[in-house]
Amino acid sequence: MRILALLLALGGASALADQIPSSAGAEVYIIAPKDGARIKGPVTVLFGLKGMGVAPAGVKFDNTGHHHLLIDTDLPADLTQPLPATDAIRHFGKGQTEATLELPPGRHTLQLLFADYTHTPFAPNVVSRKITITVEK
Ligand SMILES: [Cu+2]
Repeated sequence: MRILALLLALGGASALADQIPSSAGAEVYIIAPKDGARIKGPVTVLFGLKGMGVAPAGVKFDNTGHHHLLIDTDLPADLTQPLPATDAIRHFGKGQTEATLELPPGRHTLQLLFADYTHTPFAPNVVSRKITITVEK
């Protein structure tokens, strides 16, 4: 009877948290530009990933997901839900591993967040450090 109660409790918990577990040691990082870089013209961002693979959105393959680039924004408060697609949260659902951005002159922050085929972040989250760059006129 105690085992049945435990199974029911576990079932309830997994229904609440639909996040897919990330692979142990998975890491996402911005290869370029470097934190603090000053850049003229379009900014090419190279996405780095260790411990998991890239796949297009909508297709479920084990241990894969796609990149999301956060521009001038913090992480969404609720990372258990699918990420919205906005100017500040760009999805790379074709499996792209780089992007070229036209950013206005000034300081900008960039951060990568890796998420599953439904655009929902993994648990634990696979997120990069946030970097700051300056686009020069
Ligand atoms: Cu997405």
